[in-house]
Amino acid sequence: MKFIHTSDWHLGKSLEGNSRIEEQIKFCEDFIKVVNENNIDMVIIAGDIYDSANPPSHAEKLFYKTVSRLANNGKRCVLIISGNHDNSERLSAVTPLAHEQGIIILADPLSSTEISKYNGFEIVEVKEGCIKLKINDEKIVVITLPYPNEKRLNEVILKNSEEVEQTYSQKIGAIFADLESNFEKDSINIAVSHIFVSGGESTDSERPIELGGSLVVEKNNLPTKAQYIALGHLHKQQKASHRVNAYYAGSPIQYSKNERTCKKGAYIVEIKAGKKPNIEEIYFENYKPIEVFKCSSIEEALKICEENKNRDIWSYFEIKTNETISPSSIKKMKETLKDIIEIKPIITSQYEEGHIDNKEKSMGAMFKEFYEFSRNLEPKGELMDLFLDIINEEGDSENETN
Ligand SMILES: [Mn+2]
Repeated sequence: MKFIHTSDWHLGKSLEGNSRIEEQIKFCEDFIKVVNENNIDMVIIAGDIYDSANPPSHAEKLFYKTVSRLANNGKRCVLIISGNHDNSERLSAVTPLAHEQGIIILADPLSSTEISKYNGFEIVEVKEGCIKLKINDEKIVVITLPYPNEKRLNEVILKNSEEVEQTYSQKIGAIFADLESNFEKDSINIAVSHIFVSGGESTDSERPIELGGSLVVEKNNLPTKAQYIALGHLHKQQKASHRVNAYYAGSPIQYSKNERTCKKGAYIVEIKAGKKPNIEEIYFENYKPIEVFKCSSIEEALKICEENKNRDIWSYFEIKTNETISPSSIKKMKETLKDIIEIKPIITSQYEEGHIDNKEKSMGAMFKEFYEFSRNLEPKGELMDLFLDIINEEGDSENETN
């Protein structure tokens, strides 16, 4: 059996307010091609289908169209779990239609589906958090743990045991241990989840799985008997553990500027019962790279705009300058090169290069510079007077208390 593991599509995600739908459409088209060309039997999408709980309708349309073509009316099994960005209720609302086509959507921990027979495969047994499949003549057991937020997790744990005093990681470990008992010797055994495994390398585009970052799963709480663990959440493609075959497929598109050097892809896994799987890393085309240009002058920035004007890129500029960048320079840059996300002046003269010691400058002079830099105009006389009054008062009261 051959499956493809992908995750974190984040359909509907934008870059600082700029839509990425064009790139997302191209990726989906390429993904379908990869799946067809490689005779993939099963598609696993390990969560974060959408970027938000309330995805735009064009993102939903793209998703439905894509998974429907992947499933090809039950010829291929498509298994989807929810991630921390997905609204599990909304994601699973389409289940009645999806189920007809052999698309399995598991939105909550321990959710399941129904026994069914399709053109290309069979769901032979279902349990909470476990599905047993037959594809060609092979038996496959998939245990799943869609994104377990703490509330949902406690509901599950409370239902199944008295152990509430465990850490998040231990609770996840207990669920996996329980689910693992479904694995069989003569079947292909796979686990799918959307969690943050400790030690994973993160980027800027995953939202922390919970504020405070306490919801980390220790490696020793991963299911040990799974031949392959398909993970979602981290956007950099990586192996999550050396002890077990746990992998993050990563997002298929570079979603933040610090992912600009990461290759984006998926894993194609050829797997047989009782054998070590063959895991192949594949890569997707990057249709619109993110570039960061560090320039030593506005002139250089303008030159870079000119040189790149025929490329389809998102760009960030950091420009060293000893004055503010004039609106006309910004306009000229944006007219030359489209989709500039940010133009950031790096003021060099006084502050960074240390020609003038700030201590030797009066507060008034520094305030004037700061005001000119941030507002692009000179502070009025009365504002200067007010500022100096406040500074003097501060100084007086300081002297009094000391
Ligand atoms: Mn994600």
